[in-house]
Amino acid sequence: MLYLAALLVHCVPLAMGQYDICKSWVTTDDGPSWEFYACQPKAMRMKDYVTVRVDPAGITCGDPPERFCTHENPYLCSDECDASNPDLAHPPKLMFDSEDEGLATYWQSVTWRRYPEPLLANITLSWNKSIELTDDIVITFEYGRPTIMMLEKSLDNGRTWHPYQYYADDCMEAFSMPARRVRDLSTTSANRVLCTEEYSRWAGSKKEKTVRFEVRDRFAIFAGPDLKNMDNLYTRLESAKGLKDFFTVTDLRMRLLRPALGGTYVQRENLYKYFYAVSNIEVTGRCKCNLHANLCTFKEGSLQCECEHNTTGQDCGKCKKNFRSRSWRAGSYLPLPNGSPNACAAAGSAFGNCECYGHSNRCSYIDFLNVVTCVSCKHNTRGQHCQHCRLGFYRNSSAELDDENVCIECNCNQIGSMHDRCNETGYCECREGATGPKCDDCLPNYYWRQGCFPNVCDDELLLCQNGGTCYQNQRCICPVGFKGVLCQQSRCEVDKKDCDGAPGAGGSLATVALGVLALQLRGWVDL
Ligand SMILES: *[C@@H]1O[C@H](CO)[C@@H](O)[C@H](O)[C@H]1NC(C)=O
Ligand SMILES: *[C@@H]1O[C@H](CO)[C@@H](O)[C@H](O)[C@H]1NC(C)=O
Ligand SMILES: *[C@@H]1O[C@H](CO)[C@@H](O)[C@H](O)[C@H]1NC(C)=O
Ligand SMILES: *[C@@H]1O[C@H](CO)[C@@H](O)[C@H](O)[C@H]1NC(C)=O
Ligand SMILES: *[C@@H]1O[C@H](CO)[C@@H](O)[C@H](O)[C@H]1NC(C)=O
Ligand SMILES: [Ca+2]
Repeated sequence: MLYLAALLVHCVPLAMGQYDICKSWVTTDDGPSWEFYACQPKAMRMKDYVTVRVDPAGITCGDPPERFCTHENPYLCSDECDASNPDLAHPPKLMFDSEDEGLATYWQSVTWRRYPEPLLANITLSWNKSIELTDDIVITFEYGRPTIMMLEKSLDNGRTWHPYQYYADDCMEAFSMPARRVRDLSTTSANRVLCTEEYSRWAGSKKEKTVRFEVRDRFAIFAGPDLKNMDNLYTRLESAKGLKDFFTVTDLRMRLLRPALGGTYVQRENLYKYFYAVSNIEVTGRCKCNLHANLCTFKEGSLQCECEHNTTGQDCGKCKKNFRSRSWRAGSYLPLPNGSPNACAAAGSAFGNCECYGHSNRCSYIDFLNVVTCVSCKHNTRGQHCQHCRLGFYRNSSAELDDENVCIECNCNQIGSMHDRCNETGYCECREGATGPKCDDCLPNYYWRQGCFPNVCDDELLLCQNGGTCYQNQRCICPVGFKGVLCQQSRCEVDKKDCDGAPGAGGSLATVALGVLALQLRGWVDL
């Protein structure tokens, strides 16, 4: 142990600066102790850990066997793809093998024999782990690069996808985007998604084979041309919103939209020379461990951080059990050069035994009650240990007590519910006539209009009479001559003056006359 410690101390000065050590045993005036640093794993060749999927089904050539030609030699179509013959097959795994010098092995698609229907293929790479890119993604195409393609990325294991870069020989025509170069981006636009024409033009299929996603050029905006000033890059990664995430992926997808044409037009009489062939996809990056690990290992089919600083999880994204007296935080590259470990702390290390489930960083002693209690519980929690949900929130049954998502807002409909509290399963207390978990629906025979009101009319029990029509369960629209809530009364019965057949102008004269007579009888009008 001591020997190991001595060795570590010895190694530290050499390795410092690039965050590759999580802790070291140091001697201070108070005696020897551990010192902790922000740390991250080394960059690796990520293609060794990837799972690949090629879509649509049947896009890989060779089933049934198919002949193909090349742009260099379009009339000598002697090459064959045959999935059942290992020497002639081109399965997806050949995009990730290590190649012997000179001999390219590649995945190949079927040819464009269905032209003019587009020849579309998706190549999806999944790691089931967040990865931070540290170098360019380089895709090598044999027999010419696509004239239109798109790179997409996911940050949530393929649930949602976002464009990463567009590639076309004519960006305006293909994507209605102006062509741009990564080299021309600035510090404020380093994470812009753009369309580039640099990798899609025809240059002879042997000469220009690679399509890049330029990570280094984007880093160089901050770190200088040879990436000498990495400190500046790390500072920016901490401070610029969204910059770290821009270089983080769990999945990548190449959407191949149009193959190399070898010229301006598609030659319909020889469609055997149009197809995709990818010999290599190089992805260089490091496991994202939130600066809490310097090792990442491949276990049970997935990459996993070997978490330090008493953190745990695939990305060291939470505190270990019994180390939750403070809420979890990612380590930081700052201050330079060693960063901050932001380690998780043992429960009870500060005060008595006050666990706050990671929702508070502070405890306070309340003298007259003689208790220690968590202060300013976050994430909508409350209570001595931040173990309850605030009013208006309820417990997320699929989250642990130390999860940031442990309390879910009740979201009761303000009009339909009695108040904004709900029970343990998220049900609100509804006013009369309202229903549904959030009280935003009405019971049968009620209608919604700033709350639930009993139907005035409907198609069953409260039918509008005499040919009236029910308007949104709120009122009957009565035909001329009828009134009442359900048009049940004839105006004629109520008031003779409303009877059908009463002449228009004469009627109203008569009405005036009758009115005058009535008032006269009461002695209010002198004639
Ligand atoms: C490729 O993936 C996109 C989603 O990113 C999907 O819309 C499209 O249909 C897929 N194409 C093929 C050929 O599977
Ligand atoms: C992804 O990784 C997690 C954590 O290592 C593991 O539990 C899960 O089974 C993996 N999923 C797949 C599809 O490999
Ligand atoms: C993690 O917990 C152990 C005790 O299990 C302790 O010795 C160590 O110092 C802690 N590490 C950090 C970074 O707090
Ligand atoms: C409940 O917690 C789980 C686990 O953290 C989370 O994935 C889910 O989104 C939460 N549900 C809601 C409604 O917030
Ligand atoms: C919450 O209220 C709903 C609707 O009244 C009810 O079905 C459910 O059982 C209640 N849940 C609890 C835990 O009381
Ligand atoms: Ca290969």
